[in-house]
Amino acid sequence: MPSTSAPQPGLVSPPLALLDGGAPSLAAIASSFELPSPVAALSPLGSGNVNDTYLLRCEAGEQFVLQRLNTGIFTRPDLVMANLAMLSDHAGQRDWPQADQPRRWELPRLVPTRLSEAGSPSRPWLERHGECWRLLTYVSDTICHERVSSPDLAAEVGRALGGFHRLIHDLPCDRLHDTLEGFHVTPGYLDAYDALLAVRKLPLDPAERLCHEAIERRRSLAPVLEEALASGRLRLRPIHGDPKVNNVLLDRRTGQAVTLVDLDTVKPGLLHYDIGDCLRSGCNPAGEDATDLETVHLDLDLARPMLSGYLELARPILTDADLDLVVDAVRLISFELGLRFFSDHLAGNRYFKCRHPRHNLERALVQFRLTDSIEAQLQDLHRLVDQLR
Ligand code: GN1
Ligand code: MG
Repeated sequence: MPSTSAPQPGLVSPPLALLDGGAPSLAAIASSFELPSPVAALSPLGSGNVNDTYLLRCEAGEQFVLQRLNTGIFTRPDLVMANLAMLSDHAGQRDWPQADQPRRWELPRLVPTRLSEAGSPSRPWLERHGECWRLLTYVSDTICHERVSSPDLAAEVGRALGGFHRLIHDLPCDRLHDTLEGFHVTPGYLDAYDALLAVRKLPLDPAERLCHEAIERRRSLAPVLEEALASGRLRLRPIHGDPKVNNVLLDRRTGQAVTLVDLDTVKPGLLHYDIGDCLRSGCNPAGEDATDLETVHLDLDLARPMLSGYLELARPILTDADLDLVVDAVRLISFELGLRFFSDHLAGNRYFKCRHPRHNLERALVQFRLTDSIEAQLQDLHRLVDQLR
């Protein structure tokens, strides 16, 4: 594996580099927000591939989440923050749907910056040296899982997404901004891939050829959801956009879902993007970074409870056409992520953070293997959806 000493686009920089002498320091950035007491500690949080996230602890013990938004990807932070604020207003105070007894449900909220010296109104993000920072409330006493290890957990992850969809389904799409144009529009990713391939000078190596073949075999699959949208079979709804399993927070004590985090891609889209992403991330026990491709598969014993948990809450807002396309969505979103990872590999690792130069290529192979496994179980998956209708 080639070593990389010089910073490369997309390669992860040392965590907390800014704490030691970087200008401005993380603590100084954090102090620009309305904190209840001075900053005591900052440490990296989570494993997101796009933004940089830190857990902030104040001297009096309160905790917050400090984030640098990746403005190379989210080029309009103002729209991201406006959607977040709208989401908090709409769904932050609501009760969990269909709960027979009160249940914890808590959306992260934006913390405003301190008033500027000139007394101009505070806004909930900070621009410093071309970077965009924000502070969010921390949803305490929760845990998240990188992988799903039991059917019970799978069911709760499904309920988390179903409950979230129920809570946001009446948020008017025309009031939500499009924070990331083209996100999950698979034919667009295919066009971008073709453009990258057209300018490629080096021949593909064996692993790259496998990815290329995996894509060529499935070209006709790419427009399945967008065609259903264009024909009026599906319609745009508010979605999460990124409900991979580690974005579901569960109460540490009860194990019940408390919230979904990573809300930058809450925007108009197809519920199917979310259903597909939840199942592809939660039902592959080997995870996105599996090193042994033989272990990568879609586990029906996880997919069954996850879909059932999802439908427990989301069924009232779904149409028959929605249900007809669930299996296509799971297949498509796994394929799409493989295509996105491989395209980013060809582009020089500019979008997803990577731990080494072939990371995106390896991730792509995992998603294509997962797509193979989904395709081998299409009949079972269709039967499952029919049983749960
Ligand atoms: C990115 O940053 P993170 O890990 O939450 C990506 C998702 C991918 C995911 C794959 C805005 O999400 O679409 O499914 O990586 N988010 C964006 O791990 O592109
Ligand atoms: Mg994300």
